[in-house]
Formats: sequence, C-alpha cells, structure tokens
Amino acid sequence: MNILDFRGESLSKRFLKQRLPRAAEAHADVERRVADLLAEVQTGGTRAVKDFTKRFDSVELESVRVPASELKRAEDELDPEVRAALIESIARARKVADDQRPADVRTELSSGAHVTTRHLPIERVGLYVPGGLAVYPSTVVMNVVPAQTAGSSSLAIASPPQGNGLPHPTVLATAHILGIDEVWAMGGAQAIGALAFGLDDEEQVAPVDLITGPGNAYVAAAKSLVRSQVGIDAVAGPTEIIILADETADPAFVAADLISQAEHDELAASVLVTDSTGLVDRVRSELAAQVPSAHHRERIDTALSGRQSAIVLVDDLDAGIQVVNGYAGEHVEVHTAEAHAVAGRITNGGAVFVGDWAPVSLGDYCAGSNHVLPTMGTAAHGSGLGVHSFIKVSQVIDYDRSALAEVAEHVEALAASEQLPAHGRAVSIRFEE
Ligand code: HSO
Ligand code: ZN
Repeated sequence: MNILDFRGESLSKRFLKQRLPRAAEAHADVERRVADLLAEVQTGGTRAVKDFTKRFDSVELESVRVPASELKRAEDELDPEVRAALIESIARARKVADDQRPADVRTELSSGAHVTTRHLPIERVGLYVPGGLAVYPSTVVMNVVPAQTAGSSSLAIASPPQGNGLPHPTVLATAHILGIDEVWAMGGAQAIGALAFGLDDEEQVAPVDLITGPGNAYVAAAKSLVRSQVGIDAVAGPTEIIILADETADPAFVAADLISQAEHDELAASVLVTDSTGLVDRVRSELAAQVPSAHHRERIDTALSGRQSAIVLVDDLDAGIQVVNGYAGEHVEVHTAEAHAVAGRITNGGAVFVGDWAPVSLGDYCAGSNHVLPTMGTAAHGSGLGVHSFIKVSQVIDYDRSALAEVAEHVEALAASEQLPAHGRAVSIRFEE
C-alpha cells in the first residue's frame, strides 16, 4: 500500500480534498454511451432491453419477468444455513428499521394556526441488486426491508440474469422470503432505464417513483442520467473503508478488514490512518501474511496497491480524526483506545464501526444496520439507505380566519418587498368588506 505522510501538515479541508486517495471519477465516455443506451430503451422497450442483455450479459432472454414459480423454487432449494442467516439478517434489519419510522408532527403556531409535517411512503420503488463479481442477496435485504417498513406499496427488484436467464437463485430466494413477487431479470443501465421509463409492450414494467441500490459504473451513470424523471438514492462509486487506528490496534484485525473491502473490486478503496509507525509495520506484515492465501488475492492486491488505497501517517489522534472526517468514507472503523469517545467525534462517515468486535462485514450482513451507504466523499452530505430513503415529507397547512389575519400584514409586506403584489392581494382580498 502507498504511504502518505501527512505529519506536520496543516490538514485544511482543501488539502485533504486534494491529497486524500480516491478512485478516479467515471469517464465522460461512459456517460455518453449510457445516454445512448437509455434513449434506445425508452424508444425500443422490451426488445431493446433484451438486445442489451444479449450484448452485455450474453444471455438470450425469453421473458424479462421472473415467474412466481421460479421464486418459490429458489426458496425451496435454498441451503438451510444460508436461509437461517438471511432470516437473522432480516430480523435485525427490521428491528432497526422499525425504530427509524418517523412520526408525523402537528405544530401549533398560534390558536387556529397549524402546520402538520407528514411522512408518506414513496409508492413504487425499483430496487437494484447487482451481479457482476459477486452475488448480493444481502443487498436484497438492505433494499427491501426499509422500503417495506416505510410502507412503499409496490416494490420491483431488478437483477442481472445468469446463463439460465434468471438472476442468481439466492437473490430470488431472498426476494421470495421477503414477500416480493415482482422480480425482473435485467441488469446494468438497461435495467435502470426500464425501471425509470417503464416497459409497455411485450413486458409490462410500470415506471417507478424511486430507484435505490448500488451498481457498477454503468448503473451509476444511468441513475444519474434518469434522476430528472425519477428519484434515486445516490450515485454509488466503488466501495471504501477508512480505518483509524493507534498503537493499541490489533494488526491482524486491521489487515483483515482492509482486505475484506478490497475483495469487492479492483477499484475498492482501503485506507488506514494512524499515528503509529509501529502499527504500520505490523499491519504491513499482516497483509503480507494474509493476502497470499486470500481467495481473491489478485483483485485484493490490485485494490490495495491502487491510487485509491493508502496508509496515511498523522501526528496524533486529533489529526487522524480530521483526516477521517475529511475523507467522509462509506465505512469508518475505529481501532483506538477509548474507541467510543473517538467514534463520537467522527462526523462524516456512512457507517461507523467501533472497536475490535464490529468489523464492516458484520454490517454487510447481520448488524441490523444498512450496507447501502454513501461513497466518494458523499458521506459529508448524504446518508445510507434507511426508512427515510423511502419517505417523502409533505406539510399540511391549516389556518383559520383569525390566524391568517394575525400574519396578513407580514405576508403583504414580504410580497411587496419581492414585487409580487398579487401574492399580497390573495391575502388582503379575504378581509375586504
Ligand atoms: N461492503 C459492501 C456491501 C456488501 N458486502 C454486500 C458484502 N455483501 C458495500 O457496503
Ligand atoms: Zn462488503
């Protein structure tokens, strides 16, 4: 891993933005190709989706909709151990999601003057579950559970087909366990297009109001291009972990967690921030010991030696916290003395994992937290998936005559100051004899 020595630096926001390691942004070229593809899906409908599936997934689809019998069969044939794990993962995610449900609030501003803030479910949601280098039934859980808890009434899953024309059986089984019956065998940018525009010929995909879920660069580009017509959760970049560790950290745990993130993707980012050169040496020897026996060692090697991964040396823990907050990573792990207090000072992090016993992979599957999280520094303003992602806020304004009279002059004054006299008149007309 590259070493970045930030000791003695002032660590301004600008310095950190420029100097912290980060994966390259997607090429403009990808956006152009995806824009053309989306236009073809919009005009060509099901035929275009099938053609792109043949071209990119090498699969000739008979039907894009997954039959109900296949969903049931996938659950019937599911390995019991995986089933038990999914049940636990779902139960924990539901427990957290239940506690996230926001309450409506009615605010009384004066007698007869009320504003009610309502939280309403987004009705129809398209949930994208990637295929590619791995299979992600856990992502089905992370998308579906908060959407169901929010009360979204119509959920459609899209996931790329395998050679048999169906998404991976564990993805199908998980959808069935969760009670989802609308699953589409489509992936990539064409899936995002079909969900956003709908299909209305051979296959009937009703357009969705919101698309959530991670995906590769093509999916990300498609989501960002359809966002003027449909809501999206985020434009996801490659996955990332930033670990803040001091002299007390266990180097074997730190190395294993850097490796587990790198396992996702050659572009995955694994970053270690520490004030201890001793720990750097120990983590490096652990990496040297652990990487060669890893199943995906080549991918891991590429990710760990890429420009997006690094070991960052800082003067002290305060500087380390500044670096972590400047990075605003998808996953933050804290391996320091007084880890809880340190974690409390992490203000930019998609999810923060505290101490030795909360590795990111716990959160990937079974913590109860969500693993669809903001990447590429967007944790500075964005949030991971949760019940809130599937909720829109609507305010109900309810004033009676005397309550309006109380503020009529203020409305008129502000309307006049904006040179919008008809706004003022809409109030004054109500009080004319
Ligand atoms: N770490 C990934 C999620 C995941 N890991 C799914 C395994 N399966 C991004 O948060
Ligand atoms: Zn993971």
